Amino acid sequence: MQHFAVTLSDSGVIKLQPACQLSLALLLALVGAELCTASNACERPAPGSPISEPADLRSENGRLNVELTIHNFALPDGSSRYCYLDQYGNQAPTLRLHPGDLLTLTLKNELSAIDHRRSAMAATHSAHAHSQMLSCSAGPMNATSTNLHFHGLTVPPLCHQDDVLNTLIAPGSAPFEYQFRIPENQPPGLYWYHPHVHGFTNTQVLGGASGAMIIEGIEDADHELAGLPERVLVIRDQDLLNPNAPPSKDEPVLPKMLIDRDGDAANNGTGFGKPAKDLSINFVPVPYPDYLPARIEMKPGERQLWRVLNASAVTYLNLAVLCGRAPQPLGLVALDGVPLNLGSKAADVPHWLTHLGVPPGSRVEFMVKAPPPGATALLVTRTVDTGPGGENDPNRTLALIDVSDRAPEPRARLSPNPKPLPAQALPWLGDVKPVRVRHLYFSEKLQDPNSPPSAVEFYLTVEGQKVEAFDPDSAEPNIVARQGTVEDWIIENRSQELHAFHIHQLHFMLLDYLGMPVNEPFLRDTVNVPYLKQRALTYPSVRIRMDFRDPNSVGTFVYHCHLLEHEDGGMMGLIRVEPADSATQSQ
Ligand SMILES: [Cu+2]
Repeated sequence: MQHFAVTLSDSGVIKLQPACQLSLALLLALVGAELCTASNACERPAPGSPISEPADLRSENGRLNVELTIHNFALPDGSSRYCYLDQYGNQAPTLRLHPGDLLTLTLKNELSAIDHRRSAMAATHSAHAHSQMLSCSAGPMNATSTNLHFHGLTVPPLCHQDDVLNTLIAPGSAPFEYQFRIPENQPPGLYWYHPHVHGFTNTQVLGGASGAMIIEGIEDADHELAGLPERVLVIRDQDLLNPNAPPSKDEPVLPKMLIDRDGDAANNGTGFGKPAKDLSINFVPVPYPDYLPARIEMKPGERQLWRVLNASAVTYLNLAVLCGRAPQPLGLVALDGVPLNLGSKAADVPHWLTHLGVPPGSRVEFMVKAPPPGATALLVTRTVDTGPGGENDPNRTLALIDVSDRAPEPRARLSPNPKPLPAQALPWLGDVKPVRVRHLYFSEKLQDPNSPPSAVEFYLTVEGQKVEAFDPDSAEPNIVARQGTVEDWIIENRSQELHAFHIHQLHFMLLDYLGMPVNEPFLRDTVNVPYLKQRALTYPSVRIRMDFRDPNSVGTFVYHCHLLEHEDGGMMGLIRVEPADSATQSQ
């Protein structure tokens, strides 16, 4: 991890023309497509629109009551949209709470069976075939059942809290109630909610079912943040709007089109060409091949805190802000919801970087400074090398940052009165001796080389155990750990594509990356495990320190690849954390 201090400078900023011009015909086609679907519940802005932020639902007097409904519908091209609407009609609201607050969230399932193409792929996961479903027991797991995962929160993996194994909400059933208290020790930062039904998560998240959640108090991490405007940016992926279009003629290379084993455009190693998925930013699509940028308005020179969630199903981000071609410094404050300086071996905050890699599921919160008057800047994602088996994540523009004295006042500002970050009750994770080391590995297998791409199996295996796809019918954990302990896990990648390891309920510390010690002085809940290069003599790996000390981690939950096609395909395992005082031996 690079670590260097730089200061923001106004010099060298070049006025930039918008990077892409969309042909009138294409623009009309896109606007037309939008009008055709304007009456549905999951309305989306047209490409090139100004970015508006999701509505905020803020807790009051220690409580937040939210009524969400999940909807879906099919588009004429065979893709589908999914969305959450709240009791006021807002799409994907941001839930804002303080540590200690009580969240009561009801979820009503209004999904209909629309997506036979995708559900056919996952039909083999139709498990728990009970006739009448009770939401907290095993119910029918199919394309129209849903549930919620609160990604990053350390709340118990129990029904009505953060359980995804047995909580299945059938369409048309009574609203299902989630209720839990945000832990007093939950770090301030950006978290998120999304569905997590095994076999069907990819379809629902790719369709747009996701939203941000903020635990307030990020300004306590760095008093420079006091009173700053804040902006929530949710980047999602979606099926290509123009799948048959050739790449833009402006691209410096025209790579050969390759298809990966999931049926998406495969990484071609050039940084250009057709992406596997389109991206959107707060639902404003930025479609291939011209990537007409969404628009962000800022006042000249203004500093803001950007809170960016990669809610993509399969797309990696590598964010940069460019003035001309010069990458601007981004002051990283928090990663995966946790301020970088929370631990006693604190990293400096902000941590100045010129690009930020964000795997699917991960979050980055960073300070940016608007260009001076008359200049523009671009928010881009640079290409990510996902390996020969991975998706194509090319260079592309996301948003044009326009500066104007008339830019609207930001909707939200951080508190002008920061407090010290709360002292951590437990010793820094890096200083705690692990009770054991476990070895796990990612691998893939093509069931039949002559069959369609959907026949790839994805595995996440504990060394020594049988290599098999996650079985939602099995209650037998792959790993048993004990609350109160910490463990080191070495996770290898034996496949030729990048994977993103994620575990529910807890954060971990990255100790080694590709065999080299990094000992990051901060925490993550998602980490990349690099792909296997053909002539490598050893498998690439990461070593992470898993924190089972919080009593809220007791219970049974999952760890998995956060590329949701992989997770749905079986790249997931089951862990049971026993209470500290239980007699059971961990295994
Ligand atoms: Cu993966």
